[in-house]
This record gives sequence, C-alpha cells and structure tokens, in this order.
Amino acid sequence: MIEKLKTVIDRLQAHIDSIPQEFLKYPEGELNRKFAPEKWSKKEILGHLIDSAVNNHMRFIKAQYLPSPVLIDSYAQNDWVKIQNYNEIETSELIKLWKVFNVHIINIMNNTPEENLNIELKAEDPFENTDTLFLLMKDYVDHMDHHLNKIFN
Ligand code: NI
Repeated sequence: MIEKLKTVIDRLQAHIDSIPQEFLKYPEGELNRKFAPEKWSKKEILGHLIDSAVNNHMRFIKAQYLPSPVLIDSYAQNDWVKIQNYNEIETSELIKLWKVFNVHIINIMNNTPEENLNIELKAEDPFENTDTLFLLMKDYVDHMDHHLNKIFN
C-alpha cells in the first residue's frame, strides 16, 4: 500500500513542478475565455481544482478521526466556481493558491500512517470509486489529471 501511495504522491508532485509554468504560457485572454456561459474557462478549471483541494483536504483529515465509514459528501461544484469568480482573480495569485494547497496535500499524504490508508469511506455519489482513504487519495489525483488534460489539450 505504501508503494502505491508513493506513486500517487509522485504524480501530484510532478504536476506541482510543471503546471505553474505551463499555465502561464497562455495569454490572459485565453485563460479567461469561456466557450459558453456554462463552460468553465481555464482559470475556472484551475479554480475548480482548488475547490477540490479544499474539500479533499477536509476529507483526508476527517477520515482519520471520525467513526468509520465517514461520508464523502458531494459539493455543488458549479456554484463554488461561480460564487468565487475565478476569472477575476489575478492569474499568478490563483496559481500560487493551487500550488500551496497541493504542497500541503502532499504533506498530509506523507503523514498518513499506512494502516489508515485502509480506512473505509462511504460515498454519497455511488459512482465514486472512493471506498478507502487510499482510493480517495488516488481519486483526487485522477480527477486532477482529468481536468489538466482539458486545460492543456
Ligand atoms: Ni471536476
């Protein structure tokens, strides 16, 4: 299990090392552009990844002290993005926030005892593959891959 978590951490670290420079290669007009009112811009996608970090930060901690199985409740993702108006946040500040959260999440992963990776969780969304804390951590990075592929397609 430790071996597998190391792979997840390495994948996340690789994103932290590369994404800030990659993101800044785009001109502001392209980062802000919305192809439809309901579609997220690149900055809004990065904002959504910050929301994912915030919500999963709490899940990763709560799973380790609340009675098992902790409920992995969903959050209204579109409302989170809309309310925070990510397109108006300065790009360099947005990237800093994304990075600092993910550096911290790596710290949490590194401090998770091996036996805690098997803690069982219960997802509100039955299609989520988050039956254990390890799977939730892996899913966090899988979800990030999915959205980064859309930003850098
Ligand atoms: Ni998403």
